[in-house]
Amino acid sequence: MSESFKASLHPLITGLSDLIIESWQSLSPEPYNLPEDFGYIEGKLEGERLLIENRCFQNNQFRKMHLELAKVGTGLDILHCVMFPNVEYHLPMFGCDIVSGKGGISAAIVDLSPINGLSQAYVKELSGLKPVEFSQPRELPEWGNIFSPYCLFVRPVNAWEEQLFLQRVADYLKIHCYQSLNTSAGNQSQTELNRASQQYYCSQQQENDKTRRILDKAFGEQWAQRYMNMVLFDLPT
Ligand code: BLA
Repeated sequence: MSESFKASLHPLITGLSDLIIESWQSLSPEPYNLPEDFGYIEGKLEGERLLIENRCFQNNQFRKMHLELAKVGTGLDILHCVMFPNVEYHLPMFGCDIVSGKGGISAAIVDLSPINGLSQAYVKELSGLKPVEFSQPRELPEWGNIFSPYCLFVRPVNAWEEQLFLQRVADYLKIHCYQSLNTSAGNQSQTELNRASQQYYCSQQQENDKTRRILDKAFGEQWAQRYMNMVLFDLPT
């Protein structure tokens, strides 16, 4: 990821990006090549430049670990991250999205979303974390029925809340990396349930019109559709 691009983003996004990449080092990540050279993308949104940089890895437990940083003109920075489990493994979906506009961060969300239910090991770890409070919690949209009770969705109002959010992401990643390395592949029928559940997660995420609208406007509807289907929320095969 180019350093000058990274340095131009909101500091919470830069901090989270470093945290995510660092935590993936414990997972023996192998490179994952995105289709059609979707690694670095440039478009135009209402006369402003839209830049997207993608980093993508895989390992035994995860078919795809995807981190995307995007910048629209000088006013909008986005971090998008999803870890897609291999469907043989009964693991939740780690997802994180940060949207930073002219007035600061409007949306910060992180979750370990249930895939075919959340296993007892995860429930135990997540419910054992110290409760946190944010002054501006946000309400999930209608398609957000995929998220867990541990989903954190807030508008952080100051640097302290930004750090609190970052710490929570660190906690979730630590739990997830540890648990994933201690989870073995399941049998055929569990695999099928995991697959169906992951397909549902991806199809619900594709209902996020706020993401789609930005991509539509910058790259056209057809491109946006392909990007959402093939890069952001591709279905497991
Ligand atoms: C919201 N996502 C948004 C918003 C924008 C984007 C502009 C509105 C900000 C706001 O409501 O304050 C845009 N997000 C993008 C774009 C990309 C992106 C362009 O990732 C990628 C190119 N979204 C995810 C993931 C989650 C997620 C992984 O990609 C959760 C794990 C959630 N984003 C999410 C939610 C909202 C959001 C829940 C609020 C939607 C709403 O309120 O309707």
